[in-house]
This record gives sequence, C-alpha cells and structure tokens, in this order.
Amino acid sequence: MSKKKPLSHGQLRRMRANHEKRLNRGKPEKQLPELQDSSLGAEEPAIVISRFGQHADVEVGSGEIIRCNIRRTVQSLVTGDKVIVRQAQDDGSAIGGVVEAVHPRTSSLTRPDLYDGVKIIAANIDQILIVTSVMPAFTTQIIDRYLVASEDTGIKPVVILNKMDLLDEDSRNDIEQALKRYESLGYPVYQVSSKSKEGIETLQGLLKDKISVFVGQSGVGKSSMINALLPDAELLTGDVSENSGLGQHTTTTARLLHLPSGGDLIDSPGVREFALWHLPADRVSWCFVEFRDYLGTCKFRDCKHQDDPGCSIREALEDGKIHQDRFNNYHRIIASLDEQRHARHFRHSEE
Ligand SMILES: Nc1nc2c(ncn2[C@@H]2O[C@H](COP(=O)(O)OP(=O)(O)OP(=O)(O)O)[C@@H](O)[C@H]2O)c(=O)[nH]1
Ligand SMILES: [Mg+2]
Ligand SMILES: [Zn+2]
Repeated sequence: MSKKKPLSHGQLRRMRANHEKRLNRGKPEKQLPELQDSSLGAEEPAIVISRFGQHADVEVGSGEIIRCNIRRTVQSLVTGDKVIVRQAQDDGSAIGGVVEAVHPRTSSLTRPDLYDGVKIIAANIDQILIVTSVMPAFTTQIIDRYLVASEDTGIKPVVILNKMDLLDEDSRNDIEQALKRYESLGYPVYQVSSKSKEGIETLQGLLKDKISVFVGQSGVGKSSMINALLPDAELLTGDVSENSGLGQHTTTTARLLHLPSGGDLIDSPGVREFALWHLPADRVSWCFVEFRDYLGTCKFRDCKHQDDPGCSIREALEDGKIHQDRFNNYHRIIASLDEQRHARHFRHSEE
C-alpha cells in the first residue's frame, strides 16, 4: 500500500466544503420561516434543551419550551448553552422565536468526529457521568478514554456501573476489582440498576444542583437511568440489538431535563468508540492522573514509556504504583491517536 501525502489545510477545507455541498444538493430547503424583527418581543434569557440542525428548542423563564430559529451570527449552539432569545409575538407563527446570542461557556464536553472535526456534545456541565454495564460487555477502555476527556476539560467525572442486577459471581469479582482501582485513583464510583432501582436514590444526592451529562456506549442504559431518576422524562429506550449492538431506541440528540429536587441531567447519544485524536500524546499522559508524579523524570525526554531505558512510568508499573490495565489502556490510546488521525486524512482524500 502506498502512503498518501498528508493533505494541506487548504485542501482539507475545500474537500470538506465540497462534501457539505454534496450532502445538501437536491435537498428541499427545509428552513423554518424567517421571522420579521418587528414581530419579535424583548430579549430574554433561556437555556438550550436540544439542538436540531437549523433550529433549537430552548426553555424560557416561564418553563415553556420554544422552538427557535438561530441567527447566522451564532456560530455554535449545543444543549446546555445559555442564550438570549426573542419570542415571536404572533401566536399563529410556526416558529416560537429566535436565538440571538450565546453566553460564553464555562465548560464544554467535546468529541472528535471523523468528518466534522471536534464536535461539542454539551456545554456548561459540572460533571460527566461515565455509564458502563455488563451488557454491552464491561470494558475499562472506554472508561479510561472518558476519564482522559474529563481530565482534559477539567469537568469532574463519576463512574457508574448500571445493570448491577445482571452481575453474576464471575463477572462481579473482576468488575469490582476494576471499580476499586478507579476509587483508589480518586474517582467516585456508583453501582446501580435502573431496572431494580437499586442505588438510584444514592445517585439523587450526587445530581443535586448540578448539571450532569450521561455518557457511555450505546445500550448501557443512560436513558433508562434518567427515566428511573425522573419518571416524567419518558425517554425512549431500547433492547440492544444482536446485529448492530445498538439500542433500538437509541438516543440521537442530546437533551436536557430538570430534576424536581434541583439539578439538570443531559442524556447524550451512545458511542461505539470515543476518539481522542485531538489531544497531543503528552496531554494524554498528563490525563492519566497516577502518571503525573513520574512525568518528566524519565531518562530520555522523548521517552515513549514503553521499553525505553530509565523509564519511570515503567518502573512505577513494576513497583505496583501504576496498574497494568491502565498502562495497557494508555498505550492503546496513544497507538490509536496516529491511526485515527491517519483515518481522518484518508476519509477526506477519498472524496
Ligand atoms: N437488566 C437491566 N437492563 C437494563 C438496565 N438499564 C437499562 N436496561 C436495558 O438496556 C437497554 C438499553 O437501554 P437504554 O437506556 O436505551 O440505553 P442507552 O445507554 O440510552 O443507549 P443509547 O441511547 O443507544 O446510547 C434497554 O433494553 C433497557 O431496558 C438495568 O439496570 N438492568
Ligand atoms: Mg439512550
Ligand atoms: Zn518513560
């Protein structure tokens, strides 16, 4: 296989623009009707509940949810964004108002996407709830990827094992050992079952007065857990399909919900893989919290922390200060950074 020359920024940008054009060609203009400024009321604060392409559902002070157009000057808008809107005065109007501006974000959870570059999942979040389960199979790989993203963004992570009703003797042991490791690294861990409701009440306390986003693989039960916490939510959930491994009622758009006891929950679409190629390798090393004490103390400055002589990370592994599983996941992430960056170039050069 011949190696392709990396594309220049200009080439990539043109390809992406062409790709966009191609996607939109022949599509009927499904723009919502434009509103005349004269038919709009005064500016008021609101929060974005969900974003759908050209429009967004926002909640205004009265608690009412209004479907809005988005001003072209608004560059990016996601669930959790605090915005300024103007409502349509005319009740007969098909569209409820216009999002005029967005407040700067206090935090944002991002995810790199093969086509779109880095995508923002949700804004102004206080904590990331990393949901796992035994169905689909428990894996520390995805947990470690989300922990890296949490450390990178500075948003507090919490690890949640759902479907504890499905644990048997064999699986319980291994999983509990893994969960204990996360606890000893300082990450809070919760075990719950949205089916039997075990542990759900304990979760309530964790969520109070905070904005929490639920993330994790498709089918681990994020929407089910939100339904257990908030029965009024009535989120669609689905069996995990044998073929695709995805839930049949898989969540497609992030959505914000309020807890009556105070606090907001954001349901987010499940992922198969959580890519991290937007991060430099040394940032990933720093995001493994137990590596931090050793970073910069290896014999060679460009140490890959693999078989390099005088590597303090490997010494810490041998001394039992770093766990083998975390060490392996670290190297899996590092190896995937290059693969994914290459895959992204390759995708664009196929056009
Ligand atoms: N046994 C058991 N099944 C559960 C539990 N929680 C969820 N499920 C089932 O798991 C399947 C997937 O649940 P969802 O809530 O749709 O999963 P999700 O994480 O929202 O999935 P996506 O929206 O695709 O990301 C459904 O069939 C649920 O009934 C649980 O605690 N125990
Ligand atoms: Mg869901
Ligand atoms: Zn090293």
